Amino acid sequence: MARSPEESLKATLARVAPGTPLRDGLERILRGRTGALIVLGSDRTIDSICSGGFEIGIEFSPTRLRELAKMDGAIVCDKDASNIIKAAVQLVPDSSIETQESGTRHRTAERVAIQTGVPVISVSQSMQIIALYVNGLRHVLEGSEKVLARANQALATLERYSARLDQVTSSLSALEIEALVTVRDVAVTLQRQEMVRRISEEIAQYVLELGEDGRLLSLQVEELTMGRGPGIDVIIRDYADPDATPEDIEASVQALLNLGPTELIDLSKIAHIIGFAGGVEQLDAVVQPRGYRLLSGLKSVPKAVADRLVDYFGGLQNLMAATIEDLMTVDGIGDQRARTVREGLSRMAEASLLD
Ligand code: 3AT
Ligand code: 3AT
Ligand code: MN
Repeated sequence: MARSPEESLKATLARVAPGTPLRDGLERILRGRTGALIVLGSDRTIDSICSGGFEIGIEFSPTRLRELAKMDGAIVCDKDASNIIKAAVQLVPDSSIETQESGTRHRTAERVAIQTGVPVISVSQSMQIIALYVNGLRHVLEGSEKVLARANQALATLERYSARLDQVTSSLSALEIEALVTVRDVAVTLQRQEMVRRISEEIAQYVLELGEDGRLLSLQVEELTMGRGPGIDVIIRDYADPDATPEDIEASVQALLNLGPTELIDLSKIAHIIGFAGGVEQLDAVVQPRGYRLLSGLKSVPKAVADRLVDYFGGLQNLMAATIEDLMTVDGIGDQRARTVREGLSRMAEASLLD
């Protein structure tokens, strides 16, 4: 399973979230001021760096973890912390692995995580903090009040971003129908989509980290992101080069996802990604959509049928001009569906005139 370090960190955050027995055990250790070094996984690479200690092989419980942490050395649990495998173990990771930490416990934690890919938790006796080490990443667990404060700030940002996204999206729809879209309008919509996606992702991590303390937050996020239209890939498909393959589209999506925070502000960068490499001057160029995004708003038109419609008519303007008979020449469009498409497009045109 090739997971990125960030994904592994998320999985580990979920495992130690408030409400889990593991978190309960860690909090007990923190209160008991003994400190601990806990390895979350027991495989051959872990065995090969374990020295001494003893086999325990009992079911996990918070109190057992806390008691075993009173001893010197590390505790080895299985991957999902359902069993405690060993305790009082000395870990002997490769000492040539670079570590930023000081203190033998934390240096060991970082090295073991890097060497084995298995998550390691350290509870510091002297600093009273719980830290996760996952591959090369380190994450300090904070109390729920602190995480919630940051999450609520992010939520307020999401609210503002969502309102702005709704604005630029409906403006794009109106311009598409009137054939007045410029590269700038497309780039702004993509930019706003991506900003909403990023802040939502940040909040999703807080929700994970908060466990049972994050239920209200997750309901609020759900409400804010409900009923969102199609993603950035559909917009890119609407305006991509006619020869672009699905792989090209995917590459553009990835490039947008990978833009740095300051690059995302730059609309000509976004335009470049979707194939308009003409810099700032090209932002005012008028472009025509194929119509994938607006067609996806018609619930009774499956994606495959929408694809055929676009293939046949070549763009949104021709689709808007098509009669029911024209529409019926397309494979998979019978009398009934031709009518719903025709009515749907007309409704959109009227709505945009009313704006
Ligand atoms: P801490 O959380 O470490 O303060 P604990 O409840 O985990 O306490 P310990 O096993 O560390 O308890 O034991 C601490 C001392 O308490 C050891 C012993 O002198 C006394 N103690 C514990 N159980 C009994 C008992 N049943 N009878 C008499 N003394 C006891
Ligand atoms: P604190 O912040 O003081 O908790 P530290 O990094 O200063 O941690 P210490 O050198 O004080 O670490 O060691 C504290 C305990 O950590 C001692 C031992 O129980 C555990 N420990 C340290 N290195 C290892 C290791 N290689 N394997 C198992 N346990 C270890
Ligand atoms: Mn120390």
